[in-house]
Amino acid sequence: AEVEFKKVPVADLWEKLSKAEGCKSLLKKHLTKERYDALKDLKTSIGGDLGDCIQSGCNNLDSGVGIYACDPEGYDTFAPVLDAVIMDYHKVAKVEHPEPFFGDMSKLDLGNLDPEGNMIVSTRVRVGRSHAGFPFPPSATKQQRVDMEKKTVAALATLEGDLKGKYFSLETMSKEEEDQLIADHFLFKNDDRFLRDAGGYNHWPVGRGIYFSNDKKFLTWINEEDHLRFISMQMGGDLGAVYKRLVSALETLSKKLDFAHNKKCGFVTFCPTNLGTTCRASVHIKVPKLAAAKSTKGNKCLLDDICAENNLQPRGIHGEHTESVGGVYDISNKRRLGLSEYDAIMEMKNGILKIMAAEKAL
Ligand code: ADP
Ligand code: CIR
Repeated sequence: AEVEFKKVPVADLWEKLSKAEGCKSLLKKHLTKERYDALKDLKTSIGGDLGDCIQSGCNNLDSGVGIYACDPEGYDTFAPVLDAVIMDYHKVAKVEHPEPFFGDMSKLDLGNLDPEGNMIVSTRVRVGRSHAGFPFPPSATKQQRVDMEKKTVAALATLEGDLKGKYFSLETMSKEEEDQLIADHFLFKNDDRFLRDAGGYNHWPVGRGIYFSNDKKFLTWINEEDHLRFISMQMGGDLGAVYKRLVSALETLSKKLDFAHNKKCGFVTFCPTNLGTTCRASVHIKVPKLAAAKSTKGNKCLLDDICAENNLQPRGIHGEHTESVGGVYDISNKRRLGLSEYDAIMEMKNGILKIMAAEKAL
């Protein structure tokens, strides 16, 4: 069934947020009364408004962030609140982003983070991209979703060698096949209430699908949260191989597709946490001892302390807002804007090595 985005009047959203005492989201922290009053009646040129940006965070007061950009122009129109959230999340003093820099591939030595294969189950690096000239989920039409899907599938068909593969549309996939791909950590689902309330599932499953390379190590998600998510993943801890595969795919695809990009935001994404490099490098890692050890800083456990100190983010094993199973966590770099792709990967690598040492020491 199609899930439609029912707009709640912005005054009702504000009423709920301003009264929510226990709410710890970045939206709650940075949408002050002054900012709300200044922004509540503004619109972008395609009609995006503050309500589109904050409905998810107001309906879901347990959000960590709570705000999306209604459309790419929203990053300018609603900059007073979005910039504050961006600076807080990415730990930067100004919203600006350097030119892309993936590192010198001939010298790159990221290596295998867990050569013995004891702790790291799998490694994944993803980036998000938006097609220039297309709106974000709350205002995308069915036709625009289909147009984006077509463009992307045509570009993916030009990939060669190990990246060569096939596209599977969610509109024609069987339920069994879909569930299996989700369980195996390949495919996205449509049960995230945060994304649903941001308009992310409008017209579902129209225009949605997944591309796989024949070895299933390079994937592309079409029209999930972002227009595009390019993903490289494999079992074990070989971060070097995973990263190189992604960079090589991006090199080809950047010549075929026009990605939205600017000096302020870097690569433009729907969620402000993904701006800039859009890069999330993660491992599924066994850290039962750190997860059971007490925090010294008021967090849930020692693992959370070490993650916070190293700009890492722990997630459950079925993605954001899910739980750990058997002491296995998804741990990734948290910052994406204001640093290069190479630096984001190095931040993840160095942090994961510290986590592994801390787990072994317990
Ligand atoms: P993202 O923000 O990167 O799109 P999510 O948190 O929604 O990610 O997770 C998307 C999917 O990717 C989930 O099924 C999750 O389990 C899977 N995933 C993330 N990191 C890894 C990893 N290192 N190994 C295997 N699967 C992973
Ligand atoms: C939230 O606010 O919790 C959701 N809208 C998800 C935000 C993205 N999360 C993140 O930390 N990268």
